Amino acid sequence: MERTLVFLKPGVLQRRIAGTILDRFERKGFRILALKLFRMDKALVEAHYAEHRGRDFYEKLVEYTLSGPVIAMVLEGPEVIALVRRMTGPTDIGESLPGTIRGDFACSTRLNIVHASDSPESAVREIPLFFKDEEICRWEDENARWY
Ligand code: 3AN
Repeated sequence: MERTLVFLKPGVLQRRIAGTILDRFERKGFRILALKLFRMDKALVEAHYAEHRGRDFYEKLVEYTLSGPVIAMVLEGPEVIALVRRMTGPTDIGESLPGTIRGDFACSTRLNIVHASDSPESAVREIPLFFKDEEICRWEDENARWY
């Protein structure tokens, strides 16, 4: 069983599509272990996107991420990291096919709607940036026998 960190970027609330996107993750069968709507502060955005500091899109990326509340979550499931990345579609919007979240709801690489951890190492680094251990709620999943 794996865990991944997902957050819906500020444009999602503006466009009233938060429920639509959350619905996709729920219907896939993942377990939501933590969920919150909040404004990321600059320190969190800079820590989260540290690997991109200095890139030409970095300042705009920080500005956009700070522009309104995000909805962050921890999802759990078998191979959830890779499966969620398949559901979001690739970073490059030109490669994101219809049927993926980015392919269906975004037309810009910069404003590409959703963040999802891209590897087990990223998930382990990112989850504690967003959630304290006591905010992660473990629950029995009756659905798990259908995996
Ligand atoms: P992902 O979000 O798919 O893991 P990263 O980590 O490479 O992709 O990039 C983080 C974020 O930076 C992206 N979600 C996107 O908003 C922005 N970004 C990445 N590459 C570009 C780019 N070439 N031009 C504009 N924005 C970009």
